[in-house]
Amino acid sequence: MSSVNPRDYLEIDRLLTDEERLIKETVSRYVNEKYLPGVAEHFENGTFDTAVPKALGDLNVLGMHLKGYGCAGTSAVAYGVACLELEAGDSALRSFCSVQGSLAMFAIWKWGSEEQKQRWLPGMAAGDLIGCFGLTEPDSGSDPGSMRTTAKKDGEDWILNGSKMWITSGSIADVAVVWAKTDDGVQGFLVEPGMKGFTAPEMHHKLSLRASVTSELAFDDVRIPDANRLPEVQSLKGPLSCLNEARYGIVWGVVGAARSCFEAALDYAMTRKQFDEPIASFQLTQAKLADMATKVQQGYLLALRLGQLKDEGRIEPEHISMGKRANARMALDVARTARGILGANGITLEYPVLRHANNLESVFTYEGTDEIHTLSIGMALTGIPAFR
Ligand code: TGC
Ligand code: FAD
Repeated sequence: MSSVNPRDYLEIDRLLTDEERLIKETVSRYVNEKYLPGVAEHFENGTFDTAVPKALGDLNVLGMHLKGYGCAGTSAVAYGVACLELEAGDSALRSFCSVQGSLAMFAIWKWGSEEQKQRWLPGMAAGDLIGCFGLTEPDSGSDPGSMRTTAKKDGEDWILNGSKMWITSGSIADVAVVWAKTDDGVQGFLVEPGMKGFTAPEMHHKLSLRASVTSELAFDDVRIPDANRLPEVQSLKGPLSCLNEARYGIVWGVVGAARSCFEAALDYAMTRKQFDEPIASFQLTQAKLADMATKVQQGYLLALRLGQLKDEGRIEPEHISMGKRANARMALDVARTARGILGANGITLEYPVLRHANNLESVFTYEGTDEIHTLSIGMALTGIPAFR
């Protein structure tokens, strides 16, 4: 019997620091003991586990890579391994963490005033306050520069009109970071529930990310005080800088989803018998398992390399594009292969694989579609932008 560990084939975990390994184990324990027992029911019912915000706050993973204001200030690799273990549970869990920490909190941390940071960040880090991030609109997805939501100055206030769509955590958020066109460029506004003219209805009938809240945000002459405008940015650079952070988390997260699928397939193949033999004994099955194990390890190494670049302060958006594109593709591919190995059982919620596969369809699309990241890499290689 080989001494190789099928679940850490290349011993990549040994490349982590003691602190990173501890964070990874702690998050994994929470996922296995507290989150996974209820996830199938939440997925089936299309509900979000409301214990998640506080639980993740207690684990110190919300905005964990940010410094100050109650945030843990860990390495980028530590944030990555947390995302990996969260998404081994469900993409909805990692999505909540990404949107809270990398999109909503990062926007305030990077582009907000000192008062805004003091008001929102400690409560968001603790999971007592929930944030969402509104960039996408019904007619403006991959091309956020075409957004129609506007904010017009009216005395000391701003009047917000328009709508956002597909907004994770929108209906449960205490603060929505909303990006709008102004006469001075794209700016961010902190919109709060109860502001007159603001509604956030939940979107239903999704076949993916069912354990996550996804919402519309509608603004009908919403009056926003200037104190709720993020003062430090007037450009699309504002939201795009936040996307870099969240996309980085996805590079890691999807490795967790893929690993979960691979492990489910391996366990199943060892025990399921057909033609009097475990299906793991057939060469065709072993080829699939070998491919899956290799792909998961490659994805992990890619994520770790990006983490090293980020911790060195050398990461560029084009690096992250390569990771997001390759690892989202990898995870979908592994999930689909695992689904096949499980046969008919693979389509049930008793096993995690189709739940992951369905979620990964969203992950393939959000935070920059596969095509947008392909073009980003193409531009880095050739110097020629081909988006238009
Ligand atoms: P472009 O003209 O190139 O740039 C406009 C301004 O932005 C700056 N910039 C960036 N800054 C920081 N990071 C980046 N990655 C940046 N890319 C561009 C640029 O320097 C410029 O700044 P300035 O100061 O000169 O004004 O912009 P473009 O309109 O040509 O668009 C480029 C493109 C296509 C790459 C961009 O629009 C894009 O990334 N599109 C994809 C949109 C997207 O990813 N949306 C995601 C929405 S959020 C989400 O999906 C959350 S799901 C979360 C979950 O549940 O987990
Ligand atoms: P489109 O941009 O219309 O793209 C449709 C197709 O055309 C895609 O295949 C795309 O790659 C392709 N395409 C577009 N432009 C080009 C081009 N130049 N060249 C080649 N092909 C191109 N957004 C938020 O702001 N906040 C959130 O919290 C959020 N959460 C989400 C949660 C879920 C579950 C989902 C599914 C989405 C979420 N989104 C969120 C929205 C997400 O970011 C968008 O769906 C994504 O950016 C793509 O936009 P779109 O769906 O409008 O597709």
